Amino acid sequence: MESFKRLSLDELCFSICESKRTLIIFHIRSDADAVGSAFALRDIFRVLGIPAYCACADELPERLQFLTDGVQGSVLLEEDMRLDCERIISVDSANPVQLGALFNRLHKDIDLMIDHHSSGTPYADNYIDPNASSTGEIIYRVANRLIELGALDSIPPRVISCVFAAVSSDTGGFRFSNATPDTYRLAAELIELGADHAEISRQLFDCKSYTQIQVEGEGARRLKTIADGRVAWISFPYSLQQELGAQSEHLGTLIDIARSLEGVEIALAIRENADRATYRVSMRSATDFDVSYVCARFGGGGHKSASGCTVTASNIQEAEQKVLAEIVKRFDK
Ligand SMILES: [Mn+2]
Repeated sequence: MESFKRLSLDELCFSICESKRTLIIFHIRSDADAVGSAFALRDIFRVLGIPAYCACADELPERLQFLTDGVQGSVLLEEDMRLDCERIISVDSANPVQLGALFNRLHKDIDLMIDHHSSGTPYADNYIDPNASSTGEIIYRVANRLIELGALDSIPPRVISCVFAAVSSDTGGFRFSNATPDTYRLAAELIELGADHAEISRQLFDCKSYTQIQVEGEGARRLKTIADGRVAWISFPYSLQQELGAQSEHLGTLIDIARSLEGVEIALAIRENADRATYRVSMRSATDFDVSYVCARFGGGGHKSASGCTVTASNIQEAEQKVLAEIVKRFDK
């Protein structure tokens, strides 16, 4: 088994300061923490005078493009680009599989991973802090340490807004249990530095496409419960997704509908993939129940209260049964 080095904050900062053309990569099904962290780090490199480019195996969802405006149009990696970089850093990506097609193209060359997930499979030297609310929080820590070390004069404006979006997104708008007093202090600091919190929050939480609202309506109709309403789930067939003209980015809030049902302790969203053989499962826990353990049984992972995995099944009912059985098995009755 290959072993990777765990870096201290200073080692991470010194490594970042090395003048090497850098590729910053992040996970598919990108969220605002992945995109915000990547583009915040890109901007730190810009100020340090180091060329950097952000890449993902998927194009960005439309609703997150406000984070990248004017910096980089696409995040897809051109064929020849890999030859052009001297260092590859991944952000917010705990497992190789989350990097999608990029991992196979690049994995031997990934130099560093920066992340905050507790259950993951390190695939490079790393700085991982499971106590951080988000990878964005770590990037902000890096920026502040670089100021102390004299490498940066101040926090660049784009870093301020990208980090705010990253932290806000991963804490559900500062409402999840990973939003600690430190997270709120961090938010206050970012607002003092000029983060447009109202606009970022509107973009992240209050702005939905027509398609997404249609998906949520259909999702709400498909909500089911077991175990006296303590477990709730929504399963979403691919045929329905096609009928609504929805992309996978429109299905991300289904889990929130299941989670918001009164009395629910464990919520799931099960989406049938286009191959109709694999099912993308998101899980949330409102109690001590560790959903990352259940997801790990299917090769996935994440956090104790928010995790995901992909399940293979011959139809959506079988996928539901497989996952629900794993939950019920360790449910204290
Ligand atoms: Mn994250």
